[in-house]
Parts: sequence; C-alpha cells; structure tokens
Amino acid sequence: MQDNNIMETDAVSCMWMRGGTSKGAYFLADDLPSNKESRDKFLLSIMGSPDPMQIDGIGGADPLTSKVAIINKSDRQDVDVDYLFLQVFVDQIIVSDGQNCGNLLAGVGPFAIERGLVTAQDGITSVTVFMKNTEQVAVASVATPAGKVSYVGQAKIDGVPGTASPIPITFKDIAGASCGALLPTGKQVDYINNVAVTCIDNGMPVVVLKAEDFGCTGKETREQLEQNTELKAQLESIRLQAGKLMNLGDVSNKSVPKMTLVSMANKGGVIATRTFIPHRCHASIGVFGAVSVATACTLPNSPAYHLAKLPKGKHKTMSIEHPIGEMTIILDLDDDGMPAHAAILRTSRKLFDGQVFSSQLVNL
Ligand code: NQM
Repeated sequence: MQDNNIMETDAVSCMWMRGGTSKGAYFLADDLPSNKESRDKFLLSIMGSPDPMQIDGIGGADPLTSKVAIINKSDRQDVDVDYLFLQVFVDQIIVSDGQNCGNLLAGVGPFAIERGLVTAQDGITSVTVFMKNTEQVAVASVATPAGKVSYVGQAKIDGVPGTASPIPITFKDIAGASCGALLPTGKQVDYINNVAVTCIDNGMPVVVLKAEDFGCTGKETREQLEQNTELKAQLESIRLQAGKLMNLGDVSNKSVPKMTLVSMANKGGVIATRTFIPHRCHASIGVFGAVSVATACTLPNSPAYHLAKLPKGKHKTMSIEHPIGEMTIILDLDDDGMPAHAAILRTSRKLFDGQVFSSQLVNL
C-alpha cells in the first residue's frame, strides 16, 4: 500500500488471530500506508474506534481485542522478522506504539510462516523476532509438521478454553525495555501518595502495589474492581506520578505503566495479581507484565517480596496468579540476583484470513 490513499472500497489483507489471551489484526507492513497518520486513521476505522462498542469495526470492545501486529521481513542480522505492536484504544482516537505485547507476539511466528517471510522446517520452526516497540529480540518455536503451521496441540494456557499447539518464547535482555532501566527510579521501593510501590520494567513498565493498601483482598473479580471508582482514581493518581518517575513523561494518554495489585497467592502460585492496563482491569495478565511482576517478587525491598512464595535457586519457575488462573514465567537470575533471561509458553490460533475494509476515505 505504501504511499497510496486507502479508499473506502479498498481491501487490505489482514489475518485475525488469537495471540495468547489477546486477539488482533495482523498485517504485512507493505500492505499498510507508510505514513503514520494515514495508517492510524485506517486502523481506527477498521477497529471501529472510538466507540465503547466498536460496533462499526472488527475490534472486540476491550483493550485485549483491539490490537494490531505489523510484520515485515527483517534486514537485521540473525533476525527473521520485525514486529511492531499497536494498541488501538477502544473509546479514544489513540493508536499507541508505547508498549509491547507478549500475547500478540505469540501469533507473529505463525503469521510470518503463513505469509512466506520465514521458511518452515519439518517439525519445529524457530522464528527470531525483533520487537520494534522495545528494540529487543524474542525467539518463538512454532510447530510446523510437514512444513505447515499447526495450531492444534495439547498446550493449555489459562484464559483460553481448550488446548492448542505450544509456542514457547524466550527473551534476552528485556530489562529496561521502555524505561531505560529495570528500576527506572533507581530504587526497589518508592512512596507515592504514601503508598509503597515498585516501579519496574522487565519488558513492560509496571507499578507493583499491595492490594491491602487500597482496602482490597486482591482476590476480587475483574468486574468488582472495575466498579470500584475510588480505587481507580487512587491508582490513576499514582500512575500519573509514577510515569514521570519512570522516564515515561506524561502518561495520561498512554497505556503504560500498568498497575498491578499484589496479594498472597492462594492457588499454589508465587503471588496473586490484579492488573489495570491501565484503566480497564485485565481479564488475566499481560505476558511482559507478568515477567515484570515476577521480577519484582525477587527484590527484597519490593512490597511484593514479603507476599511472594519464591522458589529457591537462580532458575525460577514462577506461577503468577491472575483473575482466571495463572501464567507461568521462567526467570533466570544472574550471579547478582538480577534477571538475565525469561521464557513463557503461549499458544495462538488463526481465526480468519481475508480482507478488511476502511469505513472512510483515508487521505494522506
Ligand atoms: O504484557 C495487555 C496482553 C497485554 C500486553 C496489556 C501483554 C504483555 O495481555 O506482554 O501481552 O497489558 O495491555 O495482551
């Protein structure tokens, strides 16, 4: 599509996929306008934003189903594809590249193989992905029996009914992805509005807070928390201050930092979480969000540390509980106890592959 206008009658190739516990529209970069303003207008239009129902678009009226992945073959050494994640806000005219998404990342390998950007092996195909939002690399292993992507398998992730083909993903050096440092304030604990918080970025900027400091148990449902307007106002006040301290500037129109309330695990995990992303409560928890929270649990001065049931040793398998189950994070610490590698298991599914139409003329 490059520098052309998109007319309302123009069809653009799009694959609609579930990636982990999110859903989104996957595009080849070449099929979208290279001009950012036109691209964003087009994406708002196909998702049906701004509208709380997204009734005139394919978005699912939830931040978790109003997402876009843009993929191209990479020019970088030892990298197969570049992946840009965009959050299309549901009820605001905002398309943000200000965060990464480890859930949509799960669909990037299969999409890249399906579109011929990566040649499938017979068995497992490893896809190395440069994540443009945070300029870091992930390696995904995709099941490709007889050289074709298989979405069917026995892997189960909480938040998705049934089972699917496993997509293990490993990350290196994700600390400070967006904020420049794992602990952008230089401290394991800060006090904002007299509340102890850990401002952390191990792949996703997150503010970790104790649920009990807000009169919550931390075991409330998503719906209960979303109705708690006083809690939401307190979290937003802390978030706006934390954003500045975390080198993110004015975050009033940004989807980061995420706000995670932690409490003691009660399903055999390391810690229980309820995460605001940042204004809606997450149905489960984001991938990089969970990596950041798991990391906070290992920091002795963090409010999360005393609530966490930490496994021993440098190689930690950590079950992070969330409203509808858990997410397992593998965290490897270095000799100084700081995070070195992280790994996760996700699944993905191709839902449809076709053409999507803009509801309006998108001028350059
Ligand atoms: O943290 C939601 C999700 C995400 C982002 C969010 C994500 C991540 O569940 O890596 O995956 O936090 O906005 O898809």
